[in-house]
Amino acid sequence: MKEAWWKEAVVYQIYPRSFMDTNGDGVGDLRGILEKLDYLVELGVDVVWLCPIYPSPNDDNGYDISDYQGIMAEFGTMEDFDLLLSEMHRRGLKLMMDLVVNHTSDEHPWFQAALRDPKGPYRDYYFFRDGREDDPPNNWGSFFGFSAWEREPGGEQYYLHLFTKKQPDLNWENPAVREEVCRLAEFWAKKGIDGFRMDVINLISKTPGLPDLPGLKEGEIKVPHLYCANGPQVHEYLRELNRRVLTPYSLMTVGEMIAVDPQKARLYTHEDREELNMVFTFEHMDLDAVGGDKWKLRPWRLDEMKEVFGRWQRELAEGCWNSLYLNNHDQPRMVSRYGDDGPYRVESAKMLATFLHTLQGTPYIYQGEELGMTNIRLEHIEDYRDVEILNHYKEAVEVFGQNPNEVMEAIYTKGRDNARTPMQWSDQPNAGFTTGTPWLAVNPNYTVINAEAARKDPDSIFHYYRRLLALRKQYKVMVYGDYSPVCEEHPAVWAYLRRYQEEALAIVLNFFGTPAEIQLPEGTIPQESTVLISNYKDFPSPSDHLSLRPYEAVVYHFHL
Ligand code: TEU
Ligand code: CA
Repeated sequence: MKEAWWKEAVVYQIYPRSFMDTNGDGVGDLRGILEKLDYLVELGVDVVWLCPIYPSPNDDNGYDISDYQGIMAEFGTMEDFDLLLSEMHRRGLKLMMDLVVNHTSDEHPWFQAALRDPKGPYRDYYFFRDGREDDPPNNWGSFFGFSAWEREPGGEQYYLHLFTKKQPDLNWENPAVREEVCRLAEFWAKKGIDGFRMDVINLISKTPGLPDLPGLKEGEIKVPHLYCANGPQVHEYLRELNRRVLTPYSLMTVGEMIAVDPQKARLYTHEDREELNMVFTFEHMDLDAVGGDKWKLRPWRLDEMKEVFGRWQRELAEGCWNSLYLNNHDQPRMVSRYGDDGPYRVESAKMLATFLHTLQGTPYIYQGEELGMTNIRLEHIEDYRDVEILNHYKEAVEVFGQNPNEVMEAIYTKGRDNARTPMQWSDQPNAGFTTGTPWLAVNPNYTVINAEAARKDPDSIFHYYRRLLALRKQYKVMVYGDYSPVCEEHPAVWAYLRRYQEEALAIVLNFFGTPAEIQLPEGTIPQESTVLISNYKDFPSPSDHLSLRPYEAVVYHFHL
């Protein structure tokens, strides 16, 4: 096992729009992040990943970029950015920027030039194709509903957009596009940033010819994973970027990847291949969806979670590395989804944290997770801001005639705005996030769930995270240890061992709100073990037979 700083790091993800507003316009800003750096230091994280902060029409909140080398006016200025970066470095924090280069905004000068001059050099930066009669060029659907093709304004052709129609896909087959991407990545690298989180980066190589998906009915459309993910040139493109920018500037990288399994992930992350450090998989995120359709709800199952995590832990153990996350700006709140956001909110949030931070890989904390922030239910569809939610509602209700109440239920369970409500800093109005009107509703539970209260309470989720992060610094086995499940078929408890050099951990987690018993093989947890952390005031002493309370989590440590 090769040791590396980014394997030992814990990353904190900031959604700048919702983090902290300092000028009362209801939108978070860079000065707000600056104000809260000491909070992050207190928590003990090492790296901050900033969701996009570049100029953007905000059709998809910054994931539609109109200038890759500037700062969104709402968020501040380049001076603010430079100050933020140097203040982060002064505190020993590293910065990871979001690199969104599968697509640009339709307001990006490249796309504007492509529209203006169909014969000019920018046309081939994108995918423009003729339609078929009155239909789009093929049967591909966008990730956000409706066709992936839009007729160009005032022109004859269609352009491809795997996300919203304001996010035209870049054509990476064009060497000029790859050149631009290297240049803009290098612009930030030269400023001294420490890494990139790469948005949907395995979609950059499309199957040549953009063929129709097979087996669809006349007029039917579908997201074309088969022809847009892990395409023929993707590794070549990533290696080029790695050789020219990532390695020369020693950047930490994580690629967000739709439709990857561990075998594919090995090709992206193996240390000898010089592509990326790790990927964000969706496999565990798909376990409460029917057929990969996030809006078709089904309950997640512990046995399936164990199977997915176990497989990733095992398959990436040699020469590769995992990322570990249970929520982000695209996913509902972890405690609402996998724990209990009612009576056992605190216990279950701590249990899930114990889980993430005791697996092999680099853990990612999404803002507010360390407070146990929960999902939200807003009464009217108009109260929502996320383009994915709004498009889905429109398509589901208007095109497919689904029952609006059922559609809202799915939005309450899975919608991305669950994660995007403003950070809850205090019990002051608007949770201390803004003195103005927040761009998205604040969760009314801020009076109880907020950072100020959590910092004062030694038993809070916040302080539990601090302890977990401190333990990772102290015990290498927590970072590098292998993963071996114990009693994998247990219906309620997730138990596993980690071993590294002379040390071992035994982790036992009750994933449900009812007591559970587990009989471990003899000697699994030796008598002389000590407890590193647990989420109740007392804990079961080392034994092969454990009785666990609801959502109880215990980490035992012993020497081999
Ligand atoms: O997400 C990619 C992605 O797959 C998600 O859109 C996902 O399908 C969906 O959110 C699940 O609900 C990235 C960004 O993280 C996301 O915020 C962007 O909207 C998207 O790419 C387009 O840039
Ligand atoms: Ca602001």
